[in-house]
Order: sequence, then C-alpha cells, then structure tokens
Amino acid sequence: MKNEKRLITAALTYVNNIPHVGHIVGCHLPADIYARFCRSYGYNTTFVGGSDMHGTPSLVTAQELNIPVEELTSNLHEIHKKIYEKLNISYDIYSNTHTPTHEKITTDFFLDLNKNGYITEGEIEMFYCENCDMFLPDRFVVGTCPRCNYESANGDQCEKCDSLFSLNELKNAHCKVCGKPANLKKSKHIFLKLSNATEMLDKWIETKKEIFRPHVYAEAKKWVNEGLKDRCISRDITWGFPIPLKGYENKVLYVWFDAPIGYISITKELSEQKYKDLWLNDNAKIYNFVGKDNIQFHTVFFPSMLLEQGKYNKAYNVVGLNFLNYEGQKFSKSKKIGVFCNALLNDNPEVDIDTLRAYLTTIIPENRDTDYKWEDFKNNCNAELVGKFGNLFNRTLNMIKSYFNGTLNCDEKDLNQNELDAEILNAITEMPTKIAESFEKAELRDAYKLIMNYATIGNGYLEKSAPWQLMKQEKVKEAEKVLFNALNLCASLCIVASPIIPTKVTELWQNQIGLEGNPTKNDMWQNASKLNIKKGHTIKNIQPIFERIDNEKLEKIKQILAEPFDIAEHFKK
Ligand code: B3M
Ligand code: ZN
Repeated sequence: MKNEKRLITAALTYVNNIPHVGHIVGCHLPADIYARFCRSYGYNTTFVGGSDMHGTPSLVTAQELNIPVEELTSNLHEIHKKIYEKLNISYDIYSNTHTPTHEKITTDFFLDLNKNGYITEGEIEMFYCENCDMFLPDRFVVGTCPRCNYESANGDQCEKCDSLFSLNELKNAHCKVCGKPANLKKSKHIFLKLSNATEMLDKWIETKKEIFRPHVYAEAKKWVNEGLKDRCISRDITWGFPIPLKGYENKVLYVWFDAPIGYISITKELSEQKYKDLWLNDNAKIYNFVGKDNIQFHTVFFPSMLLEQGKYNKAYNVVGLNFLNYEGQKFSKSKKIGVFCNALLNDNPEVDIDTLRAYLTTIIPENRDTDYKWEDFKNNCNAELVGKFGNLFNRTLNMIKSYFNGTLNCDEKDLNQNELDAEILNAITEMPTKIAESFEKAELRDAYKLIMNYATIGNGYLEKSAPWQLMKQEKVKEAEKVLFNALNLCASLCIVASPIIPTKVTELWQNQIGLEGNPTKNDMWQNASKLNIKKGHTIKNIQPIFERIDNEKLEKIKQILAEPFDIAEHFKK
C-alpha cells in the first residue's frame, strides 16, 4: 500500500429531478473509475459524493408540484443514491448538503471569511412580489423578452432567442408563483470580494498549468484575466442555510456557497480521521470530477474561498469534463430526449450494468463534447466486449477444459519459450504499467482502448500459437504452455479492467478462472504484472461473460432506458 492519500469527489448533483445519463458520464462514472483505479493501485483512497439539496431549481420544482421542498429533496436524494448504487458507483459515503454537520461547517466557514474581511455588503435591485411578500429569484419572474417578444422569458434571459439582458428590460414582469405583477426593488445583500483574491488565485492557478487539462486551465485563466467581480452570495428565498449576520434574517446563503463546502462536511461525516487527514493536511491529493458548467466554481469561486479562509486543503486536480449529447441533440428532460436512469430503480435483466458502464466509458467527454448513440452502444458490446474481451476468456477456458480436463499442470519453470511466448510474457509485464499511466492521468477512454488492445494481444497469441494444431501434432506440453500463458493474461486483464467492469471481472476471476480473492481488491494492481496461475490450477464453470446485442434486443434496452421520468406522477400519492 502506498502512503499517498487521495480524496476523489464527484460534483454534488442537484436534486430537482432524477439523474440522466449525462450526469453519469459527465461526473459520477469517471470519478468512480478513477477511485477504483486509485484503490487498486494502492493509494489510500476515499471517494465521496452527495446530493446538492439547496438552490432555486429544487424550490421551483417543489412549488410547481405543490409539495414541501424538504420532501422533494429528501425523496429525490434517496432515488439518486439508489441509482448510483445500481450503477456500482463505489462511494465510500453518499450524503447530502442538508445536514447539521454541513450547516455547522458552512456557518463557521462564512464567519471565518467575514472575520478575514472577505465578505462585503451592497445593494442590488431585484423583482419583488407584493402579493407573495417576497423577492423573486430569476426563475420566479416571467415576462416578455425585450428582444424577441417571447412571452415566457425568465428574469434576465430568454430561452427562445438565447439573449441575456438586464432585469429592468424585462417587459410585463410578473410573479411565477401567484401571477401578479412584479416590481423592481432594492435590497441589501452580501458579496464575496473575489477581486481581493485575484493575486493569490492567479498564483494558485499557475501551479496547475501542467496538472489541469488544457481546457480547464484556460477557463480558470480566462475568468481571472477578465477581472473578478464581487459575487453576491445571499438569496431572497427560504430554502438554504441562514446567514449568520444581523439584518439578513429573511435571506439564505447562495447554494454555490455551501455546496462545495459539502465535500468537506461529507468527508467529516464519514470519519473525523479522514477529515483531518484529507482536509487539514496539504499532503493529501484532492481530485474534483465536475461537469463543464461547474468548472469555474471549482477553479475560481471555491478555491478563492479556501485561499481566503486559509484552513483547508485545496484541490490537486479539477478534472473538468465536457457535455454529452444524445444522437446529435441536447439532452432535454422537458422534451423527453435522452437516456434517463429511472429504469435502473427496477431490476431489468435486459440491461447489463457493466455493458452500459463500458459503453459510457467510451463516450466520457474528456476533451470535447461527445454523443450517446445506440448504434455505438451495440457495436461496443458486440465488437469489443464480446468479440475481443469475452472471446479471449471463452476460447482459453474452453480449450483448457477440453484438452486438459480443466487442470493445467505446467509451471513458469517448465516454459520452453519461443518468440511468441516471450511477446506475451512481455505484454503481461508491460501492458498493466501502460494502462496505469492512462488511468493515472484520468484518460479513461485511452485506458479502455489499451485494455481492449491487451485482449487483442491475447487473441493474437492464441491465433498464432494455435494450440489446436499443437494438439493434433501431439505437442501436448506445448499446447498446455500456450494456454497457461493465455490464462495468465486473462487474470491480468481482470485486474486492469476492474475499474470499468468490476462485476464481470469478479465473476470471471472467481467463478470461471477459479482464483482465490478478488480482482477489485485494494492494492491488487501489483499482481497484474505477475503470473497469477500456478501449477496444478483448475478452472471452474465456463459461460459467455457478455451477451451479444442484436437489433431486437437493442430495441428492448432502448425502450427501457429511454423511458422518461414523470416527476409529477412520482409525487402523486
Ligand atoms: N449542484 C451543479 C450540478 O448539479 C451543482 C454542483 C455542485 S458541486 C459542489 O450540476
Ligand atoms: Zn407572487
């Protein structure tokens, strides 16, 4: 086990609806694969996540459904948790941001910043509804767009013509809750003095030049170079944490103020020791996996808070991802376009989780936006998982069974190596290192490709060594040696593929190859370059590990996974 401590975080998802596959690919899955790799490689790894309970979107949804926002968010939190469990996202803890621990840490954080002079007061103008007696956040104000005359523009933006304008330009503004006219009114707010942090922040971002992906570094730099403006962190809504200052009794802290602090409090909830080791100690490496629209909050907004407060560890890397599209279009809950995760709540034998995880790995939007395509889902299963990976195991195990009754009686010492054997033994020593390099850099698509190449090397070896020929020629010892080498490669493959398809490799390792232990165990990676099969090894049951998908089956899977989630129906009791 290595000494290095790592904390992996996945962005805390809003719970105003259920997750769609874009959330999975854009954050939970890459974070999970990375965490699984780190555990396997021997880092002392902790992986935390949770639901982002606060914020206007949940409040708006709750009001639309006419239920208390606490009910909406706690109910959806449980659903999110279950879906991530079904997808085998290996959180050490999946909590949320509406807990006493989180409130305490957030309040203390705020008070520290206030003491350090990083908070300032100011006035802003906002829409106010006399009838509801409240200030209206953007999403609570509707009016006519000053540019295109669309009648359902929200606050300061119009989704029809995509324009942004100032609040006082919105025509015929009225309250979304009660429908009465809304008027602009001034009120007092608190701000983070982002401008004060510019120098410190710029220095910190510079230290990340070689660590952040280029698009993440560029975005952080852009924000700082454009000049940071003070940012309002109070909101006139009733959902969120109170502001511990006089005169702000009717306001709450902005959701983006408390949400990233959630990483700290959720770690603390997991264990006091981990909180100390990971947050109060600079040696621990923190990796934040976040979607495209969260990058500025993790590279500018939150780090500035951490720098100004001065107590906690900061991210080592912010692994910012891009967007996932669906068959060339944007995912849309309202238009019901996409792949939703509600089907995962029920047991659907048609939907194999590792087959899905493997396909999703191929479309992780690491360096650019990517596209979910059903045809690619099918092809990845048939050509890669069945054709390359599964095929290697199947052939190797079947030959061992039929030629040697399931037991191999050779040993590495008996190996009379020819060139082909040397190549494969070389691959077993070298491929795991190469694959680890890709995983380490969070280049997960490359890691997956290398894993499939590794399987191809195994298939090529069988092809060229042709144990079936050797058997015909009565070179039994030779054939046994080939299968011994191939089975060792299979065992190694189980270990290196474990971050992506953990269930399948466990099944292969334990029930088919018949090895002791578990390929997904912590610190297992070091065994990937060794020969795990010993003299006298007997294999167990052979079964195809992945199932081909034909068009009919694809249709079925599609119907299950593309079924939209009706939130109103869900909350109707
Ligand atoms: N809840 C945005 C989102 O769900 C936001 C992330 C918070 S991370 C601290 O995409
Ligand atoms: Zn109103």
